[in-house]
Amino acid sequence: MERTFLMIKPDGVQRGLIGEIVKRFELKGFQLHACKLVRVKKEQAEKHYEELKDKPFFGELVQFITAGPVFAMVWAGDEVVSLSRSMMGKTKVLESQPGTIRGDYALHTGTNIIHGSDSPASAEREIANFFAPDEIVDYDKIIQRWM
Ligand code: RTP
Ligand code: MG
Repeated sequence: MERTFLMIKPDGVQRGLIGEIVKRFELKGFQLHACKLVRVKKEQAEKHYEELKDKPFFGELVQFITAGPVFAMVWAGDEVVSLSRSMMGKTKVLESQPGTIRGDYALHTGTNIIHGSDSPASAEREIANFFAPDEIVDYDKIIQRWM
């Protein structure tokens, strides 16, 4: 089953949005396989965002993501990478549509509430950066899809 790494960023945790965000993914039908509240270390944040290391905002991004606890999660399900990205909304605040998490709750691009992996390969790399294998509970869905 496809997996993704989702992370409620420090702004989302401080604003009390953990329950609201978890609820959206549960109601969509995805399976939660792991979650924890964690303070991200600087090296861990740099590794997480390594593809952006040459961007002018990289330093501030790392500073922001390490500024307070985050809520890290592993979710599983069919097409979970792309479907969760559409539920999150676009990166830039002016492009994130109402009805999406960022569209509903984010006012600035830099503080946009949630991270989601952009491909299944990124997801596996990001999961390994945050979770030990024994922290992840893999299980089948009892009710199977029929179409
Ligand atoms: P994320 O990795 O956090 O889920 O966000 P994303 O895929 O939608 O966007 P990405 O390009 O990976 O950028 C990571 C985070 O950096 C900030 N950002 N600022 N000023 C800018 O143009 C800009 N572009 C990106 C955002 O906070 C974004 O979530
Ligand atoms: Mg990204």
